[in-house]
Parts: sequence; C-alpha cells; structure tokens
Amino acid sequence: MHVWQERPMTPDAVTLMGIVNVTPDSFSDGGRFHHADRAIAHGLTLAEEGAHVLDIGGESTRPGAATVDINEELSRVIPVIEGLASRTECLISIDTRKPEVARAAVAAGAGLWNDVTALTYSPDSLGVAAELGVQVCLMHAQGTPETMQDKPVYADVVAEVVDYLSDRIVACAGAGISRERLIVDPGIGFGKTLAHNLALLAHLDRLSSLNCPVLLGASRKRFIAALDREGDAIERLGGSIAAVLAGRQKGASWFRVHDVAATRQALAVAGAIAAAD
Ligand code: 8Y7
Repeated sequence: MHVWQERPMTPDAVTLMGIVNVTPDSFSDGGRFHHADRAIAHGLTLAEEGAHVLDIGGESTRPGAATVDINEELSRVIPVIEGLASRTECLISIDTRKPEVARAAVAAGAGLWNDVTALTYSPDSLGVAAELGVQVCLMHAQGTPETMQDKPVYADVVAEVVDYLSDRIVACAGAGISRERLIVDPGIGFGKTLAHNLALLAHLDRLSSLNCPVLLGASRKRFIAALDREGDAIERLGGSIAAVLAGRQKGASWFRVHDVAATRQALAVAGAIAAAD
C-alpha cells in the first residue's frame, strides 16, 4: 500500500501542487482508458518538473460547469490516483466536493482532500474527513459553480473570506479535525469579481491570522485575461506567475498551478533575491 507523505506545515517551505484534470472536456479525443493514461502521463511530467503534490479532479468546478454523478467521477479519478500513487513520490490530492469520492480516493492512495466547498457540500463531509485522517484544503467560494459568477456581492471581501475560513476551521475542530491537518485558500475566481480577486491577492497576508498554510490557486484564471488581453487560458502563464510571486510575498506557501517548471523557476529566482537582500 502507498504511504502518503505529509507536506511540511512550516510557512517558509513552498509546496507546489500540479493540476491534473481528468474531465472529458480537457481531453477531447478517445475513450476512458485514454483519458486515464493521458492524465497519468501528465501527472508524471508534473512530478518530474518538481510538483510536491498532484491535484486530481474529475468534476470541473469552473464557472457554469454542470455536476457529475458519483460513479462517473469515481471512474475518472480512481485509475489516475492509483497510477500516480504507485509511480511518484508526490502527495496525491483529490479535488472533489463529494465525501464518497474522497473516501475511495484515499483508499486508492490520496493523502489530501482538496474541497472547493470547504467540507460543506454534504452533511457527511466533516465526519468523513475526520475519519479519513488526511490533510484537507478548505477553500472559500460564494455560491455554486453553476451560478457563482452571476453577481458576487461582499461588503468586505477580505474580512468575509477570513471569517468564513475561521468558521470552517472551528467546524473542523468540532468534528475532530485538528488545525494541523488544514490548509486554507481564498478561492480566487469562485464567486468573485476582478476587484474581489485583486483585494484578496493584495491582502492575502490577512489569512495568516488563521495559523494554517495558505494555498493560492490563480493559475490561468480569467482575471488574468481581464487585466491584459482576452485570450485562451494557455496564454496566461505570465499573469499566473505574477500572482504566485505576489502571493508568496504575502505569505502563501502552497501554489496550485498548471505550469510547475516555470513556477518553480520563478520562485527560485525571487526567493534567492529575497535571501540576498
Ligand atoms: C482552485 C481549486 C480550482 C483553487 C483550490 C481552475 C479545484 C478552477 N481552482 N482548488 N480548484 N483552489 N484549492 O481554474 O483556486 O483551476 S478549479
């Protein structure tokens, strides 16, 4: 059986989480085995590039995305988790809202539950997370993927995100999930306007008061195109790296990215300059 490694929780160690999507829309040709093989190959490349964590998701949570049923989600992610858990040293993360999927993913070798609903999607989520004993990433979102970008409203986005995550940490404690197992995330793009995303990035240091590692997921997101030129997601590497470096300066230590090699290099250079200061 694969033994997953916990990532260090010290704020100065950087953890790179590489994104492995296993959804038919990300691989338009071929059947199910082809999807799994391509996702495994992609995960191996990201591991080679320096990813510490591989985040495997079988249900798109992009704005407007529809839900996927449990059996379909399981059939997408489980072969990929098994393939990557046995072939890499990476911590395997399951990106899901569903406790049933998290449970099966952990049995297949995952050691982190990345939940964009912060364990609120099902009444069973908190209990299952407690029982599984794995690390958990609690992400803030306003609304659901179907509707979240319709008209997000906050009085004070930074304060509301901090309060929400603080409440979720308390809920976790009540369910028997200790703070040492938690990672917090402002949820860039999840029910946020451009101004909300920028306020969260500019004040990301305020999440440090939660005493958990802060994860930033800005890679290739739409706000980058809104600030520069409208174009395909693949053309957002420069903006993605800018967000990582800004986030690092504001205390984030985990970065969920598509482009692991370029991000690793940017962090190495920025880190060396900061150390020579
Ligand atoms: C995030 C995420 C996505 C994020 C965490 C995309 C699954 C949208 N974004 N998980 N997932 N944080 N923790 O564009 O920001 O990658 S999906």
